[in-house]
Amino acid sequence: MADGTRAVAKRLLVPRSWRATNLGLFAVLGLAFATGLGAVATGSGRGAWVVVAHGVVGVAVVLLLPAKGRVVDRGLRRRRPNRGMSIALAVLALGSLAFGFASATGVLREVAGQTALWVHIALALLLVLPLAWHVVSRPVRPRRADLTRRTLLGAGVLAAVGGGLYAGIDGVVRLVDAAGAGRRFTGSYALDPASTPVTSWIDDPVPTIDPATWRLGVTGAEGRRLLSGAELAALGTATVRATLDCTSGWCVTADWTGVPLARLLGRVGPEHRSVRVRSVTGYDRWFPLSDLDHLLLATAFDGRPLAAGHGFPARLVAPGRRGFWWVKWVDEVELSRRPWWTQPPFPLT
Ligand SMILES: Nc1nc2c(c(=O)[nH]1)N[C@H]1C(S)=C(S)[C@@H](COP(=O)(O)O)O[C@H]1N2
Ligand SMILES: [Mo]
Repeated sequence: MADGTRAVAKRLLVPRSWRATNLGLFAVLGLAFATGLGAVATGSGRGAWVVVAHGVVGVAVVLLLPAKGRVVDRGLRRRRPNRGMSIALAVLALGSLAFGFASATGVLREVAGQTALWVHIALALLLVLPLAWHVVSRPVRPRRADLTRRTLLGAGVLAAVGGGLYAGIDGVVRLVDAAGAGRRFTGSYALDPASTPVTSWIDDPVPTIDPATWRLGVTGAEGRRLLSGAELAALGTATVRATLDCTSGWCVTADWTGVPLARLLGRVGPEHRSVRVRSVTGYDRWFPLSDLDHLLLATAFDGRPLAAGHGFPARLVAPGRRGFWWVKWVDEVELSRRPWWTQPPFPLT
């Protein structure tokens, strides 16, 4: 960059006032949350851009830190009330940033048995309440005059410099072949399938299921029927290679064997809007009908029957979708009249 351009870029990157710094940082944090949610929702390559965007936004937060540092410095000297809460907020924010970068670059992948990505997400979620409190107790009201050409230019420069730095860091990670070079587009690291962790979305305990009495309820256009394990197996199996990618930052690619859901459910009626798959624990997900041809009710994993923790006797395999869609311990599949998008984007239990 020519000296002149660099000076202009620098002037645009440094917010003009503490108001502008706080508003800018708040906007960027909002984007960080939105793209972060997008990143944990996406499971197929089409959503890779949102994960990259999250990384660029992370770099933009770092670029705004020096200016925020000056605002904080001023605030601390004024000894305002509730500074403990503000300091806790700063620690959570910096911690979340640090673990995000550690996970993405592979510098640190695990702490105390948890993935760095999981710690990044946990700290970011913990931050929501104190951040809301901070914004409410120290309000900065946006003004019409904030939306100037300079603000837009500043945002553009921030995005461009952030994007450039992101690409640079990613390039270095690949060049030196740091661990981060091996992460999946979602940010997850591949594990040996034999050591797949037993994972709950929130709190589902592993149920004890007696295969002799377990029945699968199947509701299609012709009504409901109950299948035993033997009857299910008699429908014939297929094997697919698919990647189970958990939002906590690990993934496994394995061969899953079981009965295709389309074969199980048969004809789809005009009244049907989705496929519902439910666990004996009550955990359930609705899938768009366009998924039907790819869904598999698996009973085996890399040639061995499913272990109790991994969904025995049957678990869903949903290629291209994140782990929380792969319902374990399935006891009910049905063609449903309820549109899949009426469910919360993430399970609530
Ligand atoms: N019934 C039920 N199924 C579930 C979950 C759950 O909590 N309950 N967790 C999901 C999540 S978040 C993931 S990542 C995968 C993990 O599968 P695993 O335990 O075989 O690794 O199961 C999914 N299926
Ligand atoms: Mo997960």
